[in-house]
Amino acid sequence: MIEIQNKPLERCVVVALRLGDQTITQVQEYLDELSFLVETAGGVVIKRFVQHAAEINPKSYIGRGKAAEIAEYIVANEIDLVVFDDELKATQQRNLEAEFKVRVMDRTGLILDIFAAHARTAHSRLQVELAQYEYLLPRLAGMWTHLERQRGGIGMRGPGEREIETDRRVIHNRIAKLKKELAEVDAQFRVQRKNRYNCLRVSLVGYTNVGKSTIMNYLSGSDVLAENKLFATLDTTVRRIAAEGTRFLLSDTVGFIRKLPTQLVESFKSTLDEVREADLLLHVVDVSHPSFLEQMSSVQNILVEIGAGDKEQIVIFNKIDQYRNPERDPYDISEGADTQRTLDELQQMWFAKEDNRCIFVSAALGINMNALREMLFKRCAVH
Ligand SMILES: Nc1nc2c(ncn2[C@@H]2O[C@H](COP(=O)(O)OP(=O)(O)OP(=O)(O)O)[C@@H](O)[C@H]2O)c(=O)[nH]1
Ligand SMILES: [Mg+2]
Repeated sequence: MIEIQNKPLERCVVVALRLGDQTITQVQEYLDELSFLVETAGGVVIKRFVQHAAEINPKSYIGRGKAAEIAEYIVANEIDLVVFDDELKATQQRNLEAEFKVRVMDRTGLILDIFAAHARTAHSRLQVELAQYEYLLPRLAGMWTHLERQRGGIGMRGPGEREIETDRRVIHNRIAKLKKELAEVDAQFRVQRKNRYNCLRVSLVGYTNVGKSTIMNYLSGSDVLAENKLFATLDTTVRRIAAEGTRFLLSDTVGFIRKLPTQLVESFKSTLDEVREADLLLHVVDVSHPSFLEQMSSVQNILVEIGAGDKEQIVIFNKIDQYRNPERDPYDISEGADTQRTLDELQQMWFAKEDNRCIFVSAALGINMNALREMLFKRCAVH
């Protein structure tokens, strides 16, 4: 059995529907991301299932034939957990668990579980717990009643590895209490932020794992945790930067993801206040990621959702050291043969598009980071 720190990894399969005109590549990229989420949560993906369908089955999400095929695979391969790349309705989840006889989770449940495992401060723990219970409440009926509950498994963890409560009445009380406690913490933070009103405020924002904390550390000399994990950062860190005629506050905060659960956006409102109140956003992008354009638009959508869509932005294209230039066949004139650009072409295109309000760097290797610092200092210069 595969183990990490003596803890056996849960054996998972991931499942996605390919709907309408979605391409196979697109669905595979979604499943790459879902697999990374599973790994971050302490699981290992043994197999992927994709079904091409015209529509979602209201009872079981996927078609009956596919469900039977997966059920057979689960028994033959000792699978512990099935994760779907979309939000499941309570009935769909229940029906699937009845058929598979193992736990079934959706993308939202998985993201919440990772947030629970990574929450370190009292503030983020409160926010995560609230989001988990808001998610759980409509799904409680019949949940896990036919399954032996697995203690501490993926999807069963609250903040601080505590097991989550599943009694409806207790949850209602807990939600009310959490909301009250959060309101108190928010009031404290509001007072703290008031002291910052006369200072220029700059916020690092972006998709998860793109290098926000690495850039924060580089620019401010602090040591925010930066690792190859999704959602390593859950709290907002603010650092004062003063040098060479410049003075501003720089903040690093929680990363975003495609289909970020609404419960999380809602309960992380106060963590995201720093972004909402910022004068300038540094939108960090992992340009080496095949879906970086889609990630940029996910980030933009969430910024709009939290009321920060119109703010001034500088785009930082990070991880250029990892960018793979396409190997082009000069004689290939077929359609799509040159859709992937070289780093040079990409830079030219974005400089023109963003009117030079973007920069290409490698935070890890320190490439172009002095230029970033200069650009930022110039923008934030005290007049
Ligand atoms: N190759 C390469 N890796 C980088 C670069 N910048 C950051 N990384 C790595 O990318 C991973 C994520 O970096 P973080 O700084 O934690 O990213 P983040 O955006 O703060 O991520 P979350 O807080 O989890 O949302 C780490 O393993 C970094 O070492 C870069 O320029 N090149
Ligand atoms: Mg981070």
